[in-house]
Amino acid sequence: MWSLIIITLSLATIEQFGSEALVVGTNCTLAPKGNPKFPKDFSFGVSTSAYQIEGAWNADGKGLSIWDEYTHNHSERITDGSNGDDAAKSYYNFDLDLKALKDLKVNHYRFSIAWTRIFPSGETVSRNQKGIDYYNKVIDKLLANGIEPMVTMYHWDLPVEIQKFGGFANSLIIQQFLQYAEELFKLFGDRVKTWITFNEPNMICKPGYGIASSPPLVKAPGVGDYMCFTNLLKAHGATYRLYRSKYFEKQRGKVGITLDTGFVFSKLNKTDDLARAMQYKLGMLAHPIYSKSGDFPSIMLSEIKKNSQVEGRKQPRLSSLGGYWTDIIRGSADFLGINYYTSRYIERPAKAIGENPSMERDYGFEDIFDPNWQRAKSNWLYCVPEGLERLLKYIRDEFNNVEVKITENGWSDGGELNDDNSVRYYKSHVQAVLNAINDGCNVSSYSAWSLIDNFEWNKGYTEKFGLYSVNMKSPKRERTPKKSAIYYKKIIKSRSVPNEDEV
Ligand code: PNW
Repeated sequence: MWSLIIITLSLATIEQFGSEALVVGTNCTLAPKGNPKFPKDFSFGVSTSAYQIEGAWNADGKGLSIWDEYTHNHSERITDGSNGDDAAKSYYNFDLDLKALKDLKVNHYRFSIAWTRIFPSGETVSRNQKGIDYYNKVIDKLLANGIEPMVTMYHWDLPVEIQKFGGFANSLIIQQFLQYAEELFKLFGDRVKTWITFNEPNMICKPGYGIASSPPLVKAPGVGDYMCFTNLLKAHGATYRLYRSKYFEKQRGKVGITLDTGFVFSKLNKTDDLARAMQYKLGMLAHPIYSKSGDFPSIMLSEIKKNSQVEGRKQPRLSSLGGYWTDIIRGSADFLGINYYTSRYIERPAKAIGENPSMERDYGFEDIFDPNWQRAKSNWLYCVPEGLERLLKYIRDEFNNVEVKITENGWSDGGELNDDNSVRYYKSHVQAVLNAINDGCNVSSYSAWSLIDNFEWNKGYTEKFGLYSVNMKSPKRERTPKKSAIYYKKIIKSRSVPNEDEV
């Protein structure tokens, strides 16, 4: 009996991770497989986020977010000492963005709402009509031009007034976020049919409440980050339940969450290690929402419990969500948003790595890149298109072929208009999505990151992800299409993967 279970288990993992000792990502290309055309209803679009493009940080009654405060108080932490005070000035120049969107002929546009622009103190009593007017204008103009709005409720810019209570380290955030989300449904839900509660919980919780490399700079590795994940999942689940019980009948939209993950490979082809690594990378947040059983992956709960005991703790640093919350969170999404940028090989290090305690220590693997992989301007971003194809198949098998929306995928450089590497990256990654669809994966949309060059967080304006270059020296912030914009336009028009020499 046991051997049968073990054999079927390892057959399943071999299917997901491949049996060959893999060499991947070496020339940033990917061979096409199957139908060369995307399905008719597949949606192509681009993504941005409020703090990274809007500017107008204190205009028309907007409140302060933790990114306003952080960049103002800690300019030394930003590579070029810059901030998002003005950025691409999309708050004033939305028409320039709209022109680019129309020029690309996108099917949808993913943008985020700045919580503090419409509720300056975070509380819904602090309603700011001018902020609401701005998003009404954006939504209405998109729809008037046949572009579907896809709205992220939270892309890292927490109101400072909410952080005063502890932000995601306090379970109060569940109610605070729920009230904010409900107002968004009331204000915009008649026209917005795709909602993303949170963008990249990993990047909210690890840098914000674990290693303290981003606001709110809480340093509590292996403790604060897990608290943040737990509260964030509850806020997400509660928001989904509210939508379904009170708004869905009238508004008929979909609510999901966006998770960021790479895929993992092993030079030694250790499939059990790969399966374990994916539980830590994606399972931690996806398993509670998308699996049949719900809650955090049992391997994480048991390993972290054991580690916590060794540290002399009475309580594990990561606990089960409990029956009540497990039920609320399980199944609390109509789709899975995925931000995919890159992948890694994993190795078991000779000695334990990372601070004790920390998520890094709990995870236990070393994530390494292949020096042959092509690297972007960002030092963490390598071109590994196989990773995206594999990841989509992994999700298909692991989470009952849930609908997936690729909510971000893109490449950084220094801002050159002839961005050939970007073109190559988009070609191979859009191919990865098409291959996955041809293999039965339920992927319904793809969003390139990003429409325009923008404020790249701690890297300021030194790493450019835009399809359109933004003239940061000009008060008007004119947008100019790069080669990648012209190429992406061809993708959208042909609904296939054209040759790069066509641009
Ligand atoms: C995403 N990593 O962040 C964010 O959603 C965007 O706001 C951001 O501009 C974009 O990707 C490019 O960085 C990530 O280190 C940042 O693996 C870093 C990583 C992943 C995602």
